[in-house]
Amino acid sequence: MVIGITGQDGGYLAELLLERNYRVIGVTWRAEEEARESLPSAIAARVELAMWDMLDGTAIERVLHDYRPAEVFNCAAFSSGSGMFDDPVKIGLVNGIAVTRILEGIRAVDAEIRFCQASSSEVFAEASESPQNEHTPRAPRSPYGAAKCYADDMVRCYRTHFGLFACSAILFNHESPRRGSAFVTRKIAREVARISLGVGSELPLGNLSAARDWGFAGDSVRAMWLMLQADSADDFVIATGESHTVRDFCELAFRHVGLDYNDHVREDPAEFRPAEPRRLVGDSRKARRELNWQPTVSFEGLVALMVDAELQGQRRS
Ligand code: GDR
Repeated sequence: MVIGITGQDGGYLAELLLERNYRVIGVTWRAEEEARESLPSAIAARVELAMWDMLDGTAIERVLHDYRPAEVFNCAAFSSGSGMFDDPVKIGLVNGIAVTRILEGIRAVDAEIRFCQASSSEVFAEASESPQNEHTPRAPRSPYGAAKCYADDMVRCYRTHFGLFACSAILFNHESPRRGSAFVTRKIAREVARISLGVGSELPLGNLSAARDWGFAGDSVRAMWLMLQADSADDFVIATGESHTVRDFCELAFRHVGLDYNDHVREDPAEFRPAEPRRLVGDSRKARRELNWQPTVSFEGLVALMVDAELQGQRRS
């Protein structure tokens, strides 16, 4: 069962599970037809869909009861980076309380169900140490990060107190051609493709010196799957361990199409955030050691993958 099937991570996870011959139940708050249309074509016809509005307190128990999944992955959340302070109550309910509802549902329906929560490096936004690992004290700086932090705490409570096989994957930024268009990597890839095809000429961005640990979303969801195949439940940092700036991303993306980012990128004060996290970079040695996980796509490979996908899509349209 993949909660949040229509998002970037839900789609990659569903593909991975279908490749391994799972029966996949996708859970979504959208109407069935709309949800199916928004799924990648490779999986749209192969997943079953169930509805759950995450603000509804009881429905998840019914969905779990009806489908009796062996494994549940929660990829659903408010995920906008720039919106991390918008509507704090709703963010708290969806990114935090809803996770407790899933855990309660699992406990009520079948305590053998394995559960993996997609957590976020934003739980470390104000951390005083870098890189961050599983022992780094949590220090969120936004309603988004605080809600993810609460969800992690509940996952741990249900693991230690109720004995559930429940774990959190603390995912650092993970990108792909399916990333929402408001995120910086997709925005850059899209505009680089437009400029290279002669449609645009300028790319306004916020803080070019902002740095992130950017990996490939397909690698992140593989780690989540591996976590549920392990002998025991535990939390893991999933990251590349490399820090790159928005400027680095621009430089590589423009170079990939034979252009110089200096000729096109403009810093726009309107795109700056009021607060940026301290240096977010993950130490994923535990996942590499215990899950035998490692990223398969480099930073350069990710940039090329995203720009090429945009070029292909825009040439078609
Ligand atoms: P983030 O992702 O906030 O890290 O959250 P985002 O891509 O939005 O920002 C990354 C960095 O780029 C800087 N930036 C810009 N960002 C956007 N969106 N648009 C711009 O024009 C721009 N210019 C510079 C930002 O200031 C920021 O520093 C993502 C989400 O997926 C979360 O849900 C997830 O939890 C974290 O990653 C890990």
